[in-house]
Amino acid sequence: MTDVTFVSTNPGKSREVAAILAPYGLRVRWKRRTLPEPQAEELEAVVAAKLDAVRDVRGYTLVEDSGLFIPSLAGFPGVYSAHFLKIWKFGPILELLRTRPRAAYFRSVVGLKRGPKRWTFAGEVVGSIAERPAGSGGFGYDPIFVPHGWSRTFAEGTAEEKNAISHRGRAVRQVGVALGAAPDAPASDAAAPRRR
Ligand code: ITT
Repeated sequence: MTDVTFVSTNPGKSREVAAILAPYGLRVRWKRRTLPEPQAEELEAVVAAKLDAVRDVRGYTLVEDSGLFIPSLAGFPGVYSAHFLKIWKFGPILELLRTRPRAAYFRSVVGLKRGPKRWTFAGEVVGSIAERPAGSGGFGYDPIFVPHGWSRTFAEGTAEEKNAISHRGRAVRQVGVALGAAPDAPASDAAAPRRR
C-alpha cells in the first residue's frame, strides 16, 4: 500500500481525497496545515505556491486548490471562493443571480510532488446555482450547486454520488491512475481542458 500525504486545512476535501484514492490502493494521511495562497488569477499558480510550501514533507505529497466559477459574475468567486464563503456565505451570490444566468462550474487543480518531481492534474464539473440552499452533505458551496443532469444539489447527494462526477473526483482519480500504474513515476502531467 502506498501512502500519500494530503496537506490542507479542509476536512471535507481530505475525506473526499481519501475516498477517491482508496480504490487505487493508496492510503491518504491528512496533514492539517495552512499554506500560503498568493493572490493569483489561476488555481494553478496557487497550487505551485502550495507545492513550494510543502518541500519539507516527505514521500508522495498532495495539495489542492479549487473554486466555484460563475460566468455571469465574470468567474467570481473563483480563486477567492474560500475567502468569500467565510465572510458572506451564499447570500450575495443568490441575490446577484436573481437577474443573471445561473450556470456555474467547480474546478479543482491538484499538485503532487515527490522529492524534486511535480505533477499537476485538473478536473471540472459543470452545473448551475440553486435558487436556495438545500441539503446537509458535503461542504462549502455544495448546498447551492446543482450538477448538470441532477435535480438536487451536491449537498443532497451521497459522498459517492458526488465523488463520481465532481471536479475533485476527476482531478484526483488521475493521481490514482498515475500512481497505481507506476508507483515510482507518475506517467503524465495531465490537465483538463480549460473553460473561460
Ligand atoms: P486548503 O487548506 O486546502 O486551501 P480551503 O478550504 O482553503 O482548503 P481552497 O483555498 O482551495 O480550500 O478554497 C476552495 C473553496 O472552494 C473551499 O473553501 C470551498 O468553499 C469551495 N469548494 C471547493 N471545492 C468544493 C466542493 O467540492 N464543494 C463545495 N465547495 C467547494
